Amino acid sequence: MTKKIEKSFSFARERYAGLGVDVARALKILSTIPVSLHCWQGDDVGGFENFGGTLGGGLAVTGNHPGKARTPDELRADLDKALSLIPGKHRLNLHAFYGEFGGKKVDRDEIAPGHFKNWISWAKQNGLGLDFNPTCFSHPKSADGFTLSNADKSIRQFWIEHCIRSREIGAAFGKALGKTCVTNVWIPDGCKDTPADRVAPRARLAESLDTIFQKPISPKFNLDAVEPKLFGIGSESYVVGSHEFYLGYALSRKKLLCLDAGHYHPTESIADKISSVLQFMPEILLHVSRGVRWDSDHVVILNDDLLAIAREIVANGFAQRVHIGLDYFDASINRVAAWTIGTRNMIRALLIALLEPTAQLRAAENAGDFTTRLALQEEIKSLPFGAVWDFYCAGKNVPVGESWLAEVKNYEKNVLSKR
Ligand code: RNT
Ligand code: ZN
Repeated sequence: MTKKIEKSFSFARERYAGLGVDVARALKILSTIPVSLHCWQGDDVGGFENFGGTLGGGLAVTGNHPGKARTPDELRADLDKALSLIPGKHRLNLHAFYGEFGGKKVDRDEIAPGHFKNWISWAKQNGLGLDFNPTCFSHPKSADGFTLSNADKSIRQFWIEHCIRSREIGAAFGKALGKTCVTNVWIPDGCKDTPADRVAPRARLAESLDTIFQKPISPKFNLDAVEPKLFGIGSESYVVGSHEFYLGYALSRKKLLCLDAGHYHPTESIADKISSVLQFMPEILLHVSRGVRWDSDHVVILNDDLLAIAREIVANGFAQRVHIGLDYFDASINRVAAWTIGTRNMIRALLIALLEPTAQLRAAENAGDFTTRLALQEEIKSLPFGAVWDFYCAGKNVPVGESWLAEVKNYEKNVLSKR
């Protein structure tokens, strides 16, 4: 820690104290909030199966920056690099097709915890938690656009089995690591054009999900989440698992709802949904992402949407009830940098939220003094949070400011460019 960082920090701390904000307390809380990094940023949502599938389900990754991870070891090395640039202890979110199948063709309905043993020991070594997702896309049996809601019973059964096994893998993660795993079901099911029947696929989806979740699993080991979407590429006219579908499903079946920031209308923010759904369900999962026009998966930047999400979690004391995951994929820039930028931004947004003089804002609001509320909301935007962020990074032994970039450039030169 340099003297300059300490000095700037102490000025900042005083400034915040003047507004009744305890910076030390904010930093303490910040270090307890994990962010789940999505493994799929590292290889363009490719996975490690051995049957040459191509990306499907309406997911698209643009760009061909050199050095994408081709093996689990490469992906773990890239994650190690990213994690060394991100302050705090976090989690990794795995997709089912990132199992290690030893060159064998192991189909989705055959996966088991053993295929993830290297991931478990890597997570253990690094003190990370693991989250999980069944992979219901990029597969011949999802090629017609329907998985759990498919009209063909045998195809439905295949995906049901895949999801049942995925929950068991999630539970194995939770047990092995002593940290609860969240297993999130997202399926691509939907139609490019107007369907004649919107009901039947939804009825089949509800039934498939009920079968998947039949076996009770201790919430100590695994929590189930379901993820709605408004539209996707190739499912512009109809998505079986819409917001209302899964909101109803999660509420009635006591599951976690997953809110993906890129899955709503462009002006609709998930920040405002948090306090609504948490009135009626104990916990939710977030996929923090950034929609840009047609795409729902740009790298997370420190914009108003992100600040609002973090603010809603922190100001309401929801950190224990909101599981924060990231979900974006960009192959046009260095992938390790993409993880680092997005995750650092998520943490930085949480810090800014923790430094908010919420008590003062609410006092003004309760007194009907909306002038003060607005004035304060605007003034706090230029408070010296950067000095606190630098201090936090230095204290966690990760690079301060843009200095992490040189490490990524070195890694690109020495490792990624040689792939
Ligand atoms: C797709 C969903 C889903 C995926 C990942 C890869 O629209 O957001 O979460 O991005 O499962
Ligand atoms: Zn998502």
